[in-house]
Amino acid sequence: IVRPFSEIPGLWKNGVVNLYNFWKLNGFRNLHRIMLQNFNTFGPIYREKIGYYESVNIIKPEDAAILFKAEGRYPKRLKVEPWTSYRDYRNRKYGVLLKNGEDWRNNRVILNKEVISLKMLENFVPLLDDVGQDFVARVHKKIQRSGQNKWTTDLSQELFKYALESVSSVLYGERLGLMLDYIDPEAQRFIDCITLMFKTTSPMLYIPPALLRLVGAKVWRDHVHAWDGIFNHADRCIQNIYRQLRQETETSKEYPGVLASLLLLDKLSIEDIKASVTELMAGGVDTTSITLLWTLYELARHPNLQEELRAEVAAARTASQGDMLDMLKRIPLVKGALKETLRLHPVAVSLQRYIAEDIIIQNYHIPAGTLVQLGLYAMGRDPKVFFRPEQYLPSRWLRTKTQYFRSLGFGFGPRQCLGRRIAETEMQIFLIHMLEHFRIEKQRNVEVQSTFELILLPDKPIILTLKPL
Ligand code: HEM
Ligand code: 2DC
Repeated sequence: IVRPFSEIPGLWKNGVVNLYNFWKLNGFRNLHRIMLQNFNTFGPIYREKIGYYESVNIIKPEDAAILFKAEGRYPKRLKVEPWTSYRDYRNRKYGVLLKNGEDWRNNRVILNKEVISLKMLENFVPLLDDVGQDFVARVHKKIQRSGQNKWTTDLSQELFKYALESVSSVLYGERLGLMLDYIDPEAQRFIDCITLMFKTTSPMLYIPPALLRLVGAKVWRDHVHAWDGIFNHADRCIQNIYRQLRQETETSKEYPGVLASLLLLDKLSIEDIKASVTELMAGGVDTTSITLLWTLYELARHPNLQEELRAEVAAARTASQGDMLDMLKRIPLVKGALKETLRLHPVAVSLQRYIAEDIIIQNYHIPAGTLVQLGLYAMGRDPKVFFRPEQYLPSRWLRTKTQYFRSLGFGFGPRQCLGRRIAETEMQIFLIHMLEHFRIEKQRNVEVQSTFELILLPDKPIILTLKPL
C-alpha cells in the first residue's frame, strides 16, 4: 500500500523555524553535511522546508532512476534566484543554464551539436592538448626557478588559469595566453569575479534577492559587482571574435571555435549566443580546476595508485603513437579516477528536478510539480551504495555494475552539464601530461574537507609538491 505525501518523514511544517535552525548550524557552508545527517536521521527519503523553499530528498540510485524518468520534456532544476535576479536587474538575457521550457529546448538542441557532441572532440582535443603542454612547460619553469628541483605550492590559482585558458581556447578558437608570466589583468579579474559570484550566491539561496536588494545588503551588491565583471570580460572576448569574423573575407578550413561556429550557423539570435557563451565561459573555470585539484590531492595521498595510472598513461602513449584522440580511448583508470574524485568531492551537492508527473519513491506518493533532490554528496559516501565509500578506488568504475545511476557528477539526461565533454577532455588531458612529467606529493597529513560555496570547495588550501620525473 502506497503511503501519502504527507507521511514522508522530515521537518517541513515550519519553514521559518527551519531556516533559523539552518542558519544556526552555519548551513550556508555546511549544506552537504546537513543533508548527510538528515539521511542518517530520517532514512533514504525525507521532506524538508527551509524558508520558502520545499523539497523531497532522495539518496538511492534506484530512486534517482525513477526521478529522471519523470523529468519530462523540459527538465527543470532548482532556480538559483540570485542568478536570475541579476539578469532581470541588468536586463540581460538568460542563457541555456537559466532558461526553461520550449525556449531552453530550442537553444539546447543547437548548442548540443557544437558543445557536447562526440563529433566535436576532434576539434577540441588539439586545442586542449596545446594548453596541457603549456601548463607542463610552466611548471618546469617554476621548478627551475625554485632552485630546489621541486615546486611546492597551492595550485588553485594556476588551475583556474589552466581551466580558463582551456575553455576559452575551445569557445574562441584562440589562446588568451594565461600560461605566460604576465597575464592580462582583465583575465585575472574575471577569475576573481567568478569565485566571488559563487561565494555570494549561497547566502542568498534562502532569502529572496529582491528583499536583499531593497535593503541594500552587501552580499547583493557584491554579487552584482561579480556578475558585472564576468559579463564585461565575456562581452569583450565575444566582441573580439565577432569583429574578426566580419573582417574575414574567406572562411578558413581551420576549426574556428564554438562561438564563431554558432555565429556562422545563424540559428540562434546573437543575444542568445552571447548569453550562453558567457555562461559557458563562467561555468568552465572553478568546476574543472577544483576537480583537478582534488584529483592531484588524492594521487598524492596514494603513491601506488599514482604509479599505476602513470603506467597506464605510458602504455596508452606508446599504443596510440602520441595521437591524443586515440590515447583518450586507452585510459580507463584515469577516467575512473575522475569519477572517483567526483564521487567523493562532487562539484554539485545535489541534482534537482521539478517532476513532471506523479511518482512513487520508497513507497511514498509524490505529486507532479514537487522539487525532488538527489543528494549527490551523500550518495557518494553511502556504504549501502558504494562498497567502502571512504576509499579512493578508481578501479571500482571498471565494473559496469558500479555504473547504474551512480556516476552522476555531471547530472543526467537532456539537462545534464552542457560543458561535460569539454570538462572531461580537458581534465583527462591535464592528468595525462602531469603524470607523464611530474611526481605529485603532499606535505603532512592535513585532512581537507568540503565547504559549500554554492559549489563544493576544499575548506583549506591544498599544498602539493611537484617533482620532475
Ligand atoms: C550544468 C557539473 C563543468 C557548463 C551542470 C550540472 C552539473 C554540472 C551537476 C547540472 C546538471 C543537471 O541538472 O542534470 C559540472 C562538473 C563540471 C562541470 C562536475 C566539471 C568537473 C562545466 C564546464 C562548463 C559547464 C567546463 C562550460 C564549459 C554548464 C552549463 C550547465 C551545467 C551551461 C547548464 C546546462 C543546462 O541547464 O542545460 N554542470 N560541470 N560545466 N554546466 Fe557543468
Ligand atoms: C547548489 O541547493 C545547491 O555546474 C542548491 O557550471 C541547488 C543547486 C542548483 C543548481 C546547481 C547548484 C546547486 C551548484 C552549481 C551548479 C548548479 C547548476 C549549474 C552549476 C551545478 C547544486 C554549475 C557550477 C555551472 C555554473 C555556470 C554559471 C557560473 C554560469
